Amino acid sequence: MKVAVVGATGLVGGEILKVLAERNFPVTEIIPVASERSIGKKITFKGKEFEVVGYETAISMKPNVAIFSAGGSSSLEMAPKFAAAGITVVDNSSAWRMDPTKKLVVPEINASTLTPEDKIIANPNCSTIQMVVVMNPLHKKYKIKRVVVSTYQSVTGTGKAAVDQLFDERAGKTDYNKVYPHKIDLNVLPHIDVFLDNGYTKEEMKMILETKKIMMDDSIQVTATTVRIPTIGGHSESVNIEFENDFDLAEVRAILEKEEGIIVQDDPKNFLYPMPITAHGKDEVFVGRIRRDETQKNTLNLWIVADNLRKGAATNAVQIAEYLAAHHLI
Ligand code: 11C
Repeated sequence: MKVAVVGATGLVGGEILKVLAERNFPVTEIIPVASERSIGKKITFKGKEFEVVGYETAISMKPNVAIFSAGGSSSLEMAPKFAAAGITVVDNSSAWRMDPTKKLVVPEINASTLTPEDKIIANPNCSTIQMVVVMNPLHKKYKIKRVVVSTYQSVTGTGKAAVDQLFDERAGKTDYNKVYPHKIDLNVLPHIDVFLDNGYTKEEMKMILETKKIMMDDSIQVTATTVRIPTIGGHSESVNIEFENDFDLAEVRAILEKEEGIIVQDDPKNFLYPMPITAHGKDEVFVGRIRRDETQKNTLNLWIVADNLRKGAATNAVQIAEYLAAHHLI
């Protein structure tokens, strides 16, 4: 497979290259792609250096698949050009996610809906992916009515400049590039992406709308508060789920334990619960603090953590490409 990685010099782009190598995706040729100012830069893949090319050159090299992580506006402009040249695009941005003509895919849940006609496939938002991976098997068994989620999100979700802001503040610098409207070190910002007219942020609305689309069930009610915290290892989520039907806690654990891609870490007495520091660099979604909400019937509390650059972005996109390759769709 010829694989183009669009946005190869960014945080997620770098992670996509790592994940392709680690998972031994059958790459015959890697094509790192970026905007004008990065053309000619070198990236490393499996110990070898490759030169970054521009969009038009990449299209002329006819990759089987292009994994995009170059931001919404580049994706809106360039993904259709790749698709028109017969190249399947897996896009990490929010550009195509809610387009009714595009699939929004988490492989564990809905990859089976993909066909050869799907030339632009959307990868969901990181905080949505880790939540639906855990909720889907429980939804199948007990049927979800309503979800209340609060997130604790890593600065890596914003990008390299935000990681630099955190470490510049920590180093005591006074003159540095500010990505957030406030200090992030030793602080918490109840603000991710832009505020909308309804008082929610775009990140919160992504969690609400993308969940229904991926899980193919508009009846699932989600309300979200998304929060940025000064960590780098991954996103954490406190998730309260009300089901239509009652559940047994041991059965909930058993369902989650047998699910591929989920690791249950739930032994709080021995201080075992998911944390960004332990999820960092891992492909799985971690779940713990599994307990009943004792204030309401059929309601469960969970704590879910995943590396947002891995399962929340690069790993999920590469898994989509793996599905396409395994099913001869590319
Ligand atoms: C964050 N979730 O943590 C965002 C980053 O729609 O793909 C990913 C934004 C997106 O800031």
